[in-house]
This record gives sequence, C-alpha cells and structure tokens, in this order.
Amino acid sequence: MRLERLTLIRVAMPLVRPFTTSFGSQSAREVLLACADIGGVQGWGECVAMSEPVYNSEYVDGVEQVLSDHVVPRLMDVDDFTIDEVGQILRPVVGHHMAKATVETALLDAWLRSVDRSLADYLGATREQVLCGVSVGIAPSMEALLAEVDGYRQQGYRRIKLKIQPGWDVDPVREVRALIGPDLPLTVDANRAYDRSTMHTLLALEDFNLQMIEQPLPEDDIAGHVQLAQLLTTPLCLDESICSTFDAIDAIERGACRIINIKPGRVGGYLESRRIHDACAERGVPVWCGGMLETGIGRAANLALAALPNFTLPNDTSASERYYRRDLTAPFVLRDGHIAVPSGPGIGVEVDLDMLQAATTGRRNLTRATPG
Ligand code: NPQ
Ligand code: MG
Repeated sequence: MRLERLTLIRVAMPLVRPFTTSFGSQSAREVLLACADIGGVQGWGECVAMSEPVYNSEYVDGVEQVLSDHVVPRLMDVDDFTIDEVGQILRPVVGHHMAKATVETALLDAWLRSVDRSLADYLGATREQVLCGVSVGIAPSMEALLAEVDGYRQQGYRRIKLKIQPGWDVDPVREVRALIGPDLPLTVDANRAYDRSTMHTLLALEDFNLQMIEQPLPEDDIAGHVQLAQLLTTPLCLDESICSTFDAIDAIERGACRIINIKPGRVGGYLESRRIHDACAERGVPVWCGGMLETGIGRAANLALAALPNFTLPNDTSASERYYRRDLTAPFVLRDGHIAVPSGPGIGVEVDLDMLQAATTGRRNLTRATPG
C-alpha cells in the first residue's frame, strides 16, 4: 500500500455522566480520529489518548504533533509497504504507542476493506460475540454508586469493575458485593493509586471474592506488584504497566500478575496486541480487552480483538450507551451480556458522517505534497 493522504479529525463527545477515577474526572471526551486514504479506499483509526497526560504520558495535542511531524512523514516517504512493515518503518520514533496505533489501525482498516476481509478474520477470531463487563467510576455517594451498579446488573453486564483509590475501596466493594450477590464477577481498578506504604489496605479486599485487582501500584513498580502478589490470593492484573510483549512476558515471569488487560492503543496497535495475546496463551495467562471510552470506531476494532481465543474474561467493551447518547457509528447494543463482533470488511462499521460533522471541532489534511 501507499499512503496518499491522512486526515486528522478532532471530535468532542460529551459523556452521559461524569466518569471519575483516581487520576481525575471526565465529563466529555476529546477524540482524535485518523482517516487514511490508500488508493481511494478510506480506513479509520481512533486515538485513545486523553486531552491530558493523566492515564499515561500521551495526550491529544502531543499525538497530533508527533503524527504530523514524525510518524506520517515516515510512512509517506515509503512508496509501497505492507501492514506488517508499518511497525518497522515507525521503529525510529520511540514510544508514542497511542499515536502509532491510530495510524496503523487506519491503514489496517483501509487495506482490509480493499481486500474485502474483516479485522476479526484477519486477527484470528474464534467467536461471533464477546462477553462484556462495565467499568464504574468513583461515585459522589454510596447510594449513587449502588443505583448505578444496579442499573448495569439489570442490563445484563457479566462483570462489574469498580474504580478505587485510598479512602474509596473497602466500603464500596463490601456494599456492591452485598448488592450483586456472591456469583456476579466483581473486580477493582486502582489506576496506580496505591504505593508500597498504602498497598496493605488491599488485603482487606480478600474477603469479597474479587476476580482480580487491576493496576494497584505505579506503572513502573513491577517489583512492588511481585511483593503484593505474594501477599494476596486475589489475582493481580496489569494495565498501564504493559506497553509491549516484552513487558507482558517480563511481568508474568517475575510473578507480578496472573491476568493481563490488553489495550491496543497502549501497546501500539492490533498486531502487537495479538502478539501479547499469543505470549500470554503460551504461558496460561488469560487476557481481556480494556477500554478507553472509545466511540464506535475504536469499539468495533476492540470487539474483533476480544474475539480471539485467549480473551476468556469479560472485556471493557461496553454498550455505546454506557458512555454516549449518540455514537459516531450505529450503536453497539448489549444482548444477554454480549456484543456481536462486526463481520463486515475492515473494522466492519460505517462512520455516521452527519454525526461526525456535528461533533467535529478540528480537521487537518496531511498529504504527500506538503507533509505536516
Ligand atoms: C482503565 N478505562 O481501565 C481505563 C481508565 C480510563 C474503562 O476504566 C477518557 C478516556 C476517560 C479514557 C477514564 C476504563 C478515561 C479513560 C478512565 C480511561 O484503566
Ligand atoms: Mg485499568
């Protein structure tokens, strides 16, 4: 393929309700989209970076700059390349996984559309629908939390994940476990909010039959996760700590986690995500697909990935209505705790161009003639 033009589009997407975690509260998402044109076929990629570098070091303005000044020019310098060569072409650009994933996915979507093949089929999917969980933010009160969780339980979600932080951990877990009963899977996600001096609080969570504790300590404190894992029977899951297959294998072999959350944007794309999936399968470590409040464009691609065999735990691939009143694609709907995997060519969804236009706050064309 040959990248003729890449259009960057910014859209503002208000959330149905504020989403609060240990690193802040969001009431809207600023989403950067990439539309790649290869031989007249268009492909879409969604950037999962936030407006501020509070989930990880990447943020929307920074992604746009590294794409226009460093990533896209390198791809436009190559007259013909395959999707497998994109990673190699971009290797000189260190880091910036969310930026690279955005472009690689847009190219992957365009190429698969041009050969009339679905992303699910290309990645090696073995399911036609995936198991869905839901992520529940830190609430203004216990009543508000229980009401929100009860709503998701009635909608049929197959796992409840609670955001926790010091001071909002044991009580919400106890109350929610009492509400949902002993059988519905329950997990917690700290988003790195604890450290070596506060991690012992988490021992109190052992009484509530949690399926996992996600990212309790800072992303670079692997040794701390090893220590904590030895104190707990509840499995640890890593999210922010895993940015590559190397990170995944290292964390598993050191005993820092027994479950891995795969987010394509965090690891540099769907090809690296498949490599992490395979490395975990070889080591008997289950994976699940994490979410970054994607619109239907990113959600469609995540559903294809979550259809791979070793994605055996409920995924943060929630229904569109969990986050958005109106999505950029036809809405993804939860049916009996599952969402169907798109089967059309590429990511398998069409972008609602009217909704896109209405939500667009900025647009930029990157072409071969005038790179960046
Ligand atoms: C996680 N995702 O698993 C992340 C955290 C997160 C579904 O919990 C805007 C964009 C707001 C991405 C808030 C979920 C976000 C965000 C939280 C990601 O750690
Ligand atoms: Mg997480």
